[in-house]
Amino acid sequence: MKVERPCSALLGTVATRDMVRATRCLRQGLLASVVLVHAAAGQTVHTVELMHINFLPPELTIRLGDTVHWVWIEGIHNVESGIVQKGFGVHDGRFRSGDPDFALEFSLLFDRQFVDAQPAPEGIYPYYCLVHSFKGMTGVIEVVVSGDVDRDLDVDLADHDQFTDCNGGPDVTTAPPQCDPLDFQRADSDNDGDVDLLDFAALQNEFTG
Ligand SMILES: [Ca+2]
Ligand SMILES: [Ca+2]
Ligand SMILES: [Cu+2]
Repeated sequence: MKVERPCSALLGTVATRDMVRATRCLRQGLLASVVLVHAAAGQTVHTVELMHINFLPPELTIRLGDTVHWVWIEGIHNVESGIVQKGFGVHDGRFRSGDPDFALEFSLLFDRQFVDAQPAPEGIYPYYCLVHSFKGMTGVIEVVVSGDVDRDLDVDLADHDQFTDCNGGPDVTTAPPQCDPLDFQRADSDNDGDVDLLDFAALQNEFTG
């Protein structure tokens, strides 16, 4: 038989694994507040392969602090940030691997320093291959930060307010009336379909003020 910890035992510091229980306690009014402990998310290296006239995968969503590693599998290519207009790549100056060549590797760390120096609307970084831009060899990196509901790459009180509007609690998978469905999606940091205190833990963890 599973014995639930009394709400009072959750006062103070609560580990992420206890959050569902803590959420219930909060909702029952048996716990005024909790301090969340959230393990720092590990940094991930994402690989994009360059072959034929494709970036694989062409679309990548990463977290702030992750690295993208482009690997030349076959063909002559480069990686240049920007968009393709009328078949021509228009470089926006945010990043570039160098001149087109064979058998290269190119890594870029999308950390706070980078996104502050090279900001992109909603953290979306489009890029292309100069050689094959006219054939549609394009890719996009979307950088997201947990809790950043308005997608300006910092987590502040504006995000907190939007989060609060969207916080429906565990297992509620539709946006409350005062919450825009897109905001609801963005407030669901752990992508499990609901907006609850687990997501709030992620927001709190990234809070920059
Ligand atoms: Ca924000
Ligand atoms: Ca969630
Ligand atoms: Cu190419």
